[in-house]
Amino acid sequence: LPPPPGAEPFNAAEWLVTRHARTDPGRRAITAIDLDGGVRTLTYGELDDAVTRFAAALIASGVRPEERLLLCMGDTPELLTAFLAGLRIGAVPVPVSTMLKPKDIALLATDSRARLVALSSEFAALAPAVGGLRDLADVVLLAGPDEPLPEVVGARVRGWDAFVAAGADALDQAATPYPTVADSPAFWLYTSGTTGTPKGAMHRHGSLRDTAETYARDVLAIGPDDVTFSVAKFFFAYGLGNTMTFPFSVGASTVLDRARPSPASTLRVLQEHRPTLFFGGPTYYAALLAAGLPADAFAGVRASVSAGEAFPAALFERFTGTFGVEMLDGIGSTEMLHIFISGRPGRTRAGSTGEIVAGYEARIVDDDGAPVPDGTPGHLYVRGDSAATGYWQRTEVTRRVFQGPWVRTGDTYVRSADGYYTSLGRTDDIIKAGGIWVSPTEVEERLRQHPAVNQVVVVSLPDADGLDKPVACVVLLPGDPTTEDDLVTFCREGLAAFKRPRHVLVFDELPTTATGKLQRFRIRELALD
Ligand code: 3SK
Repeated sequence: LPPPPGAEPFNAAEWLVTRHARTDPGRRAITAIDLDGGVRTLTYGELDDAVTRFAAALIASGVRPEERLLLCMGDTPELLTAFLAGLRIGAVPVPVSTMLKPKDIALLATDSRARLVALSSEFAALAPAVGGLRDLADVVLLAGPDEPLPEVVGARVRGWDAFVAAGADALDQAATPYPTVADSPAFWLYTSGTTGTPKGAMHRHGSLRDTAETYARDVLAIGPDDVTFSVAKFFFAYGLGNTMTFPFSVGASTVLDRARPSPASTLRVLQEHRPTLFFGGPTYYAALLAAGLPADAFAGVRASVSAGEAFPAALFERFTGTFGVEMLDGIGSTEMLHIFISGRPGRTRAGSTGEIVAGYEARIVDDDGAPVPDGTPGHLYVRGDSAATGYWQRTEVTRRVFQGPWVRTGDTYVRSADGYYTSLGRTDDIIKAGGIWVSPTEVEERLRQHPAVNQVVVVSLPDADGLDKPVACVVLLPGDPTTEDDLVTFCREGLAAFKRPRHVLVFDELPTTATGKLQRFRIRELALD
């Protein structure tokens, strides 16, 4: 098939894997740690071969270009293989959270009209939930030979090896990528934010290359000798870039850990597999600090990356001070696919997200959409080639978020005169008290400095006059006798008076999303009760 006039032929799987398999087939692509701690390695040649075989199996099972493949799997070579094979044949892989409940996966399989669902054995119990769906024909389970296959109403259920073996006759067809172009639909990632129903952000084949040629090149300066390890799993946009796009864009290698991360497993990865680029988030970095990892744990890491939530300055200083590793904070989004504002090696600033990444533009505007001067908070918009094309079947919200080339991030930011961007929290969370912006993040940061505070979220609640005021919801360390008044006093000592929380409410625990983020709107509801 000739590509549409003017379109650039481009298949992301060919770009990420096949081109390296052709020039350097013996080069290490993956080091994979299984649930039992066993380690496997794959070269680019072996990975390309696995992709071809899985692509053939997809073709043989009747999957057509642009049909969706829902992947609910631990970080394994098979997950990357299925994703890349989907891209190879022009189908649309949809990696989804491994923290989903049965009703959630049924919702996503229905919304995406998944043609095939692939699960790894630790999530096999979700399989029956996708039974009876109109478009679902196949379920593939990555499991050992003795593990039973689940029953799924209306679908053929096969183990991984049997599914792949059934593709033998289609190997020739699978050897050549479907003639996609950079603008062809490639994959979706569901995002729900902290509220609302999940929306499938649709990405193009070219978007993967766009993130590699912007953030990974400009900020990480990633090279073929790098080894990446991401605590954030592949189903997150952040994890997908860290784990696959960035290393494979330059023929480097990635470490996959199928299990849930823990400080102990992370230490093993750092010591045994020597990643040079480490990716996590502030909550995880805090857990690593609390676990008392040895001071040289990050000795082999040339940069640690953080995203997902703003990095409190005090934590940033403690982490970098303890481990002596460069920490690059950044902000990205599922819609932009990866990080577009970031700290840069040698010029990071604690408490600031950093500078715009080459290839992206940002602007900060007021409620009427007019740009605000540096130093004035406003709504952050971003533009760049990696932006999603929209949300699947969600026209109204697509139009609100994707405004021409600009994408509304939903974050409130302020830019300094020398180009550093600082987060003031989510736009919907920002508090205007007495006519002045109060950043919940800033108040939270102050409270986190109190030794008794384990978790904190600051929300805006109406006072007796119906005027919004900051109120802190905290979880204290077990058994700690600190009172609410102590904490208000502590804030009064460290914050401008208008910023101090008018009340501190103590809870046993705070509600979180399926991905572990604190759920502000639910916390606010709790506080209102
Ligand atoms: O949360 C972030 O900052 C992020 C970073 C990279 C990719 C995706 C996301 C949501």
